[in-house]
Amino acid sequence: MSAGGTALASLAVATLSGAPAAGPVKFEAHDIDPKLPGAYAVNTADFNNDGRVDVIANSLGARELAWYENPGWTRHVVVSDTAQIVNQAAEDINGDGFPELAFQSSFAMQAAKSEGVNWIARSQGTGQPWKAEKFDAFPTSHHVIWADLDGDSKKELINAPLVGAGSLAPTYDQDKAPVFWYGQSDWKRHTMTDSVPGIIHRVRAVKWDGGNRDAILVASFEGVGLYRASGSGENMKFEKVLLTKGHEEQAPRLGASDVGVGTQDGRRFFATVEPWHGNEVVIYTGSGTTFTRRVIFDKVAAGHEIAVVDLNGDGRDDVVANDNARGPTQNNPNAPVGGVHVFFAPDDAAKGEWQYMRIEDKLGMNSCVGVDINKDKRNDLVCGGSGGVVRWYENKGR
Ligand SMILES: [Ca+2]
Ligand SMILES: [Ca+2]
Ligand SMILES: [Ca+2]
Ligand SMILES: [Ca+2]
Repeated sequence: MSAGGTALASLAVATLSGAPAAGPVKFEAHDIDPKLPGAYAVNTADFNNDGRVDVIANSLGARELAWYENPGWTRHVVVSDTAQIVNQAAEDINGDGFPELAFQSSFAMQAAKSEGVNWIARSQGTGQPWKAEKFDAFPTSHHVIWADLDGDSKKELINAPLVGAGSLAPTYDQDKAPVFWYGQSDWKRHTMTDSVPGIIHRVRAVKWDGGNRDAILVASFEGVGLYRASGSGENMKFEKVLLTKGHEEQAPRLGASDVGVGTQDGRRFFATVEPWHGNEVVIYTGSGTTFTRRVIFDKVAAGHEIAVVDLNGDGRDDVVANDNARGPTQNNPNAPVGGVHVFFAPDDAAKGEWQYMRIEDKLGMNSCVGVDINKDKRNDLVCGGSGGVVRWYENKGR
């Protein structure tokens, strides 16, 4: 066989088993809001229905919630005069092309100090004021997402309070916390679970079993729980499988802070940051509900969320861990500086080396989302945090 024939044969084999890992890409930072002190959560949605992804960010220190219009990043206020806005989630629930917005205010880490108000804000069209309506209040309401739990193509809203009423600083492990869901017809509170120990930090929707239903991953002191519904509407029942206990130590250094699901070469994996507000980036590979835990990095100074997204277009999802460390102060001149840590997937997620790249090393970041901001088919990153800015990192390719 000629040399050419051999090359062709090995190329065919490589294609069958998936393209080789592409490695790092370059990023260029652009500010969206150069001044949002204490930025907490960022998300994206097309708020003006013009085909460009816009950005929303909230801060516990700001009494209003606003979105930023791509590409000039004009700021549009959704609600003002509202305290302690902790999280938000956009979804076009009435199908008019403009997203509605669920958000949570009056947050505090102690139930006795947190009314935990849950709202739906409805867009009246670009340039018009939004209409915001309270639909529930439950102490420490902290994370909100949309998910289609019964697969009827109408998304439910999921509200995860941070803690139960009896969980208190510094360990937060004295009580159990619930997760609630609400249907769009009456916004009545239903309970998915009432028994998550300690702190729930993030809930994420995932098509775990294929089909139309979303399952929910709950990242908490307990680790990562997978909640799957059967039945529909008011009659839904939930079953839980604990996928991992996450980090095991003394409270509050327990479990997981966030979880994201990805695929590599067609195989599912998930990534976490552990423990709560922790230092480890962990990759779980396996099948069914049995996974092997592998810590790939343990130098996140103040971990918070994780994003799982293919940044280099090789069909292997990469992992992004934000770091909200605030940096040196007068009292603590040696405190670490936060930023953004990126891990590019290897050929073999279970055993290969995840290539590390730090794309922000001056500004603490609390939340990052992977999305294509400039429509060049490369996923970019949008982040905000204690560095006091919201910025996007343009993916410039290799
Ligand atoms: Ca837009
Ligand atoms: Ca709408
Ligand atoms: Ca990749
Ligand atoms: Ca892009």
